[in-house]
Amino acid sequence: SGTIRLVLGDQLADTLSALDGVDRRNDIVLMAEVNDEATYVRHHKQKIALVFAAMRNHAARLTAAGLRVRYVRIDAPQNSHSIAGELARGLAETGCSRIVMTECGEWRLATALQAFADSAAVPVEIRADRRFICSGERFRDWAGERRQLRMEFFYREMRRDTGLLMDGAEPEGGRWNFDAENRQRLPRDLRPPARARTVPNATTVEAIADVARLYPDHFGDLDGFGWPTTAAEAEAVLEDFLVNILPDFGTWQDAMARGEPWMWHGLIASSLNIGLLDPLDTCRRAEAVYRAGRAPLNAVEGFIRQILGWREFVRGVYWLKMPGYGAFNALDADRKLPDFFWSAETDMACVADAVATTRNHAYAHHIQRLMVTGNLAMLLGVHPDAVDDWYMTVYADAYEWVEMPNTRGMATFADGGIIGSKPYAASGAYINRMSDYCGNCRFDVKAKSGAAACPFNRLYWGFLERNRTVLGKNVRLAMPYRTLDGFGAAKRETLLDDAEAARTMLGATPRR
Ligand code: FAD
Ligand code: DLZ
Ligand code: SF4
Repeated sequence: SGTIRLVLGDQLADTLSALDGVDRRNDIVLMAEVNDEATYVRHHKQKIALVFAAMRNHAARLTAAGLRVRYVRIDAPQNSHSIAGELARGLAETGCSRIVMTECGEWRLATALQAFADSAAVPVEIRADRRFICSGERFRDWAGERRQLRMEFFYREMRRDTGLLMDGAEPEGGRWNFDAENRQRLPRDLRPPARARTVPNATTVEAIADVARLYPDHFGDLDGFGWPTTAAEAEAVLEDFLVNILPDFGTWQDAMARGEPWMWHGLIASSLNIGLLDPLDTCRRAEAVYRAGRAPLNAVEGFIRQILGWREFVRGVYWLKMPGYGAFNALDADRKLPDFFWSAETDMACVADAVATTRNHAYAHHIQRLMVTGNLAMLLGVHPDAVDDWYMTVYADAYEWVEMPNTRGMATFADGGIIGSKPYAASGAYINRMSDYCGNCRFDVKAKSGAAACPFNRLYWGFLERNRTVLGKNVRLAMPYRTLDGFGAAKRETLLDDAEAARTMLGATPRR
């Protein structure tokens, strides 16, 4: 008798290890739409529609390739609504005598499936996920020798391992990193190029209707859904990016502009994370654009670093540190997440734009996630569980292995410095330099304190003062702490009070 080959909603690649050696006659590929996965956070409606549509398209593709697929739709009458439940039902109803799966991306489900495997009456084989460039073992070896984990050093190893942008043993162009040439502010008269979004195919249209019917209370709008739900559609998005956008990716990587959700970003994370695009192939394609002289090194190196460096690094850290990682709260943050993170109803122009984009598109670009919403959540001292819940809920590309290290690590320093060496805390001056938001804001970015001042300014010094025990000895924060010391005790007290008033005004009150 045959084997059940489990394919999860974020494992939609033809090359998935769970399908290695599949017996077309006897094996059954199991794919299941279940409420446990669709509701473990109240995912953005576009995320659920994307996953359901992509699963259905992938199942059709596997069937066309001659595989037998057992596909359980969300509204199937016997649906048990959990992956383990569907595995059990699949075993009982097919008579298969073995299960093969690829390790899954989130601790939550990995634990549940391990428990299922431990008590199953049939052998369950869990295979490594080859879609990642760095295996878990490779990452543990690298991490094991080090006191501190730093992306930059990991990234160099990955460049050497893969040969990407290498010139023999040396990095192409003589340097590993060209950020000194990147990250410029956007001139007032320059707008980002128009982006062709994906027109929903028939399957996507149907999935959108299912989500509208079944999950009306979830966050976000479905109108304007524009995510690829097949490998071919994802390929078209990538190709457009490589040809038309990549040459300027580095230069404007950190810029923000009002009403411009996409800037010069790739819009590929939702496809990479569910298997419609392959990360190593994506990096090689970008390198080829550089080798053909069609994009400069600063842009291509910067782009490859995000995938080969950051994406692989955060995944490595997640599996190295879970489950403890999910409990870190190094700054004892204890506040509620203000309601405007959901409603976008705030006079802070930068935040209103980031949240509106998030609601409309299940997307915000990296600098909005890091320096607007993430920075604000950190300065307010929002509890990391509430911050994680928000980021997991609102983005089409959200999976805990990548979301959590970015949120608890990069954006809010809740991990105490595992991902980054210092918090990315910034006042309004940073946002003003990198965007056109402040000229259109009710708050005054030049004012330091009081009700009319930019809340980022009011919160910034209070944040440093409040967290002096944890952050005061951080050499990378020596400058701001020197400035703070220079203010004298009375002014420091006033700054703390004003920050507290700003937290109250914004609704970041204590959780209990
Ligand atoms: P681009 O800017 O075009 O970058 C290209 C690719 O590089 C991305 O598609 C992504 O695969 C990778 N990448 C870039 N930065 C990172 C990073 N910091 N970590 C890992 N991969 C990266 N990314 C997710 O995929 N899922 C998440 O849930 C997620 N949550 C985030 C939460 C916070 C607080 C922050 C600061 C970042 C988060 N990111 C997350 C990383 C990054 O913001 C998104 O990958 C990116 O915005 C996706 O858009 P893009 O494809 O246009 O990216
Ligand atoms: C995100 C998601 C959603 C919304 N729905 C499903 C589903 O119905 N069935 C499924 O197999 N996978 C789904 N997924 C993706 C899973 O949540 C993902 O595989 C795990 O979180 C592990 O990364
Ligand atoms: Fe954002 Fe402050 Fe600028 Fe307003 S003034 S847009 S709140 S940084």
